[in-house]
Amino acid sequence: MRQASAPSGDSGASPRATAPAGAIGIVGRSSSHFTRVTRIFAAELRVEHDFEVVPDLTATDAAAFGGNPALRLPVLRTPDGPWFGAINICRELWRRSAQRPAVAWPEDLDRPLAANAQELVLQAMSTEVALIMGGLAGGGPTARQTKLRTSLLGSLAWLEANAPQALALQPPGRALGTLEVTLYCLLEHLEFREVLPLAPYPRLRGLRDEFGARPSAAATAYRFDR
Ligand SMILES: N[C@@H](CCC(=O)N[C@@H](CS)C(=O)NCC(=O)O)C(=O)O
Repeated sequence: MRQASAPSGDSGASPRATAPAGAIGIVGRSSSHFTRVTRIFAAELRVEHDFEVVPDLTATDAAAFGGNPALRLPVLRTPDGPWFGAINICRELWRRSAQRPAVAWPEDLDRPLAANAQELVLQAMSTEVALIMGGLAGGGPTARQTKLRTSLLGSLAWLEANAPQALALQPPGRALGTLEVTLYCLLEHLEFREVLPLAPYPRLRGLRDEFGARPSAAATAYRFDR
């Protein structure tokens, strides 16, 4: 079993000084699960940052999304330039953390059950985005939306059966892992956005409640920004 690791290529590098407030900013929304992953990492790693709300998700210029040409959030604004994508951002937050605690990254999940759990969680998060954004268009469910919902239900059934064992396969001695953080953000978001109730998934509800007891989770509760 591998130990929780540094982001690839950064082992042994000296920690960057913790950035003063205002020097870096998470560009996102309080209602966004990918954004919440980065906010939980920032809180757990004690990296000071600003939180900059994207007011309009339907905007079509990159500037509205912190410079991300894919028109996605979150983005981490830094003096070195923007970082796109939640996992990229978490790695950069780790590099900026003074403590640099052991983190289990996706590449540390070296058993199929754990690696597949991470893949299904990230895919379910993207599927949920597609369902929500598709729903904004109005009208009845399309064949595509029906497939997306079936995909989500299949992934949740798999996670209900396998997530506890997958989490147990994370490297020992870690302070935090991308699998547990992304799973928590997904589960909370499914009910927050009323995409699926968690009532049929008692083991997943237990995992959600367990991670939800962390101060970093309490400090980043989902809400709709005005
Ligand atoms: N691969 C990206 C995905 C980010 C993503 O899909 N974010 C959603 C919000 S949670 C978004 O930007 N949605 C805008 C849209 O779909 O137009 C990441 O890991 O951060």
